[in-house]
Amino acid sequence: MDYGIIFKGIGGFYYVKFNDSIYECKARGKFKNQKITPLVGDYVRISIQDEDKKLGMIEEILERKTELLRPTVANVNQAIIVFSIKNPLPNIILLDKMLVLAEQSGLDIVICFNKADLDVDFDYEKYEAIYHRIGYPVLKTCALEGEGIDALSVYLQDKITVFSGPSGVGKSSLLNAVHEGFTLQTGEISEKIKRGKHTTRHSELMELKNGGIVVDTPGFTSLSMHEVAPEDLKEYFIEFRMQGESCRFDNCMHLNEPGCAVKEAVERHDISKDRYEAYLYILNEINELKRRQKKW
Ligand SMILES: Nc1nc2c(ncn2[C@@H]2O[C@H](COP(=O)(O)OP(=O)(O)OP(=O)(O)O)[C@@H](O)[C@H]2O)c(=O)[nH]1
Ligand SMILES: [Mg+2]
Ligand SMILES: [Zn+2]
Repeated sequence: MDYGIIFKGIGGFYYVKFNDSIYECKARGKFKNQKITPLVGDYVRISIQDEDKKLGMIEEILERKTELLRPTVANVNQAIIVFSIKNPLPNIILLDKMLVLAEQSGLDIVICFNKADLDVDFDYEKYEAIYHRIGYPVLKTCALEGEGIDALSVYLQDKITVFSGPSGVGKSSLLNAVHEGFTLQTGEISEKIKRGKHTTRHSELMELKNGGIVVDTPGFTSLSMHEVAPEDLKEYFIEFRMQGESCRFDNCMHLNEPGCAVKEAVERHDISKDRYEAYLYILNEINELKRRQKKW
């Protein structure tokens, strides 16, 4: 291939993997004039400025297949959404929001519940029941003892995958378990509030032996939904899609409209009440954001 891929970007330098070497590259001024910033994950054509010192120049950026905002990574095709069963406890609304954003970006999705060793109350089955039923692969892993790591690795083959989720759930630990060569820094959980301490600070691509490329990302505690239009939200709750076709009105928002097949499915327990309530909650949040924006 004539193209390289940006593995890392620091202070205006881009580290491009090309022909099995890493070249330290700058970007041509034209990109700045066009207000284009090269992103980690971008496929780029480089000219080699100094072969011995492995210096290059980014000449061209290929069209991005996807562009994630958080983290800002191009051409990702899969998200592993990681939560821990305990320490910290899963925030299910945050999980549903992450699913919405990943669906909006058109990514393949795998949900991973880590820290299986702490699942003394058998909470995993409860989560699995909700998300597996609607079609998402759900994994139970233990980064410390290796449970579920092989299953996780299979999903990573030949894809560019981001690991995202709150701080302290074990994203970096999972990646270290998946690949012997990785020595990503991991952080203790704060004893008092059982939260992570934001150990991972930046995003960088890393290659696996099975041809997969993975991106560790910094954890977060909240997600803004400002990029999601209220009328689109229902499309990103995948189990609503098929039911929604039977609603009396084409533009049914599944709120209080007569003949709403989604609400009927909730009554029959064919759609989980928790998911439906998450939909209402997130829709309300998006509408609030819109109202506040209008005021400015
Ligand atoms: N008991 C248990 N602890 C785990 C497991 N996986 C990770 N941990 C611990 O959880 C803590 C946080 O792990 P990290 O891998 O740093 O978490 P992270 O998601 O990368 O956190 P940020 O980088 O802050 O977003 C560390 O103390 C890990 O040793 C697990 O399967 N079981
Ligand atoms: Mg980390
Ligand atoms: Zn409806």
